[in-house]
Amino acid sequence: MATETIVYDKIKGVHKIPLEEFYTSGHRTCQGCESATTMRGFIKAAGPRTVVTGSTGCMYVANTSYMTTPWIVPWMHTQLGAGGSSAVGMAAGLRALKRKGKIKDEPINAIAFCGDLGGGDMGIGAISSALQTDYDLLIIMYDNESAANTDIQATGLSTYGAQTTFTPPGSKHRIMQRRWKKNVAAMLAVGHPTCKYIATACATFPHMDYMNKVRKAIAVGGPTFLHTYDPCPKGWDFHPRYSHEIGEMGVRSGLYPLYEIIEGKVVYTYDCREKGRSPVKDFLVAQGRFAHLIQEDFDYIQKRVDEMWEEWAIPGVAPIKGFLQA
Ligand SMILES: Cc1ncc(C[n+]2csc(CCOP(=O)(O)OP(=O)(O)O)c2C)c(N)n1
Ligand code: SF4
Ligand SMILES: [Mg+2]
Repeated sequence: MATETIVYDKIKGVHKIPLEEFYTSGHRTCQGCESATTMRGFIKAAGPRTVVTGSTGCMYVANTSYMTTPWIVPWMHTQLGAGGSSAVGMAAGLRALKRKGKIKDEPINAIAFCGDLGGGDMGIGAISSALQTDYDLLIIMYDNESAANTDIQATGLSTYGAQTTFTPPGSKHRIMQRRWKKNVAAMLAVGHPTCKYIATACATFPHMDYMNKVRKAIAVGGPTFLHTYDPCPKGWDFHPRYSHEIGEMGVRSGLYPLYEIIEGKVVYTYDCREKGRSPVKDFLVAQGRFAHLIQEDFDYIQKRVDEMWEEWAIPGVAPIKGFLQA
């Protein structure tokens, strides 16, 4: 049984963004926090007939100071790693209440958000399970590239070379964060072929792109997933006034590919192959977390990004380079 989803219009310009706020004042996120913009944007796009769960992390802790909350819609905290399972529980609960006639049978969105550690590392199994159900739910993984809430520890999604409290540059090893960023959205798309909609987004780039992706995900029905790149002034070490520019530079450099995978087809929403790419170094030198890098590191990172766009089977998405002769 699936109640029909809410019908949404595409947001065609900034002036068409809904004025109503469902994530409002009363939070304590840092100035310039893009993850807060991600929260504000998704609930504006989804509207008031939505219930939300959020895993432990900045977007839980900073948004639920004692007796205050910025959430206007029903919201519940869930355990770190439980983004997927809480989404399923919420969607199953709504379905059961409707079936039993306890609540009106009308479309209600179930959205769960989780961080890069909570969702992309610890909670990836639960997200995988959620994507194999037939429930209407959306999971949003907000990626600030660290366990920000516990003082900026590296996660599987931290950019190569970044300084974090787990990866401090030292005199013996300049670079301690030596893994390439985990490719969560594409990995989930490849592993869950019946999932109809998986996308990446950046709330700074431009905002409507992100909000329309939220609307598309909800409207398509079934389990869906969205990965957002969220510049974090505290963890990435830049002045809060530049959050927007940093997000744009990351996307324009090709380091953070923006795409949708709709019923198995890739649609680039910022196509670096057509638009070209800005030097990755511009993005890196704008942030204190990369202050220890030297030219050979910039060259290495640039080479890896070039490879992503020029050699991957699906550029920026699938890191397979083709076949070897047996
Ligand atoms: C099972 C468990 N282990 C560790 C913690 C401590 N903890 C709370 S928030 C957090 C970091 C979460 O990182 P992320 O999901 O990326 O969200 P962010 O803080 O970056 O917003 C950690 C490790 C916890 N709450 N639960
Ligand atoms: S540490 Fe980063 S993610 Fe957390 S509230 Fe501050 S800016 Fe936002
Ligand atoms: Mg994080």
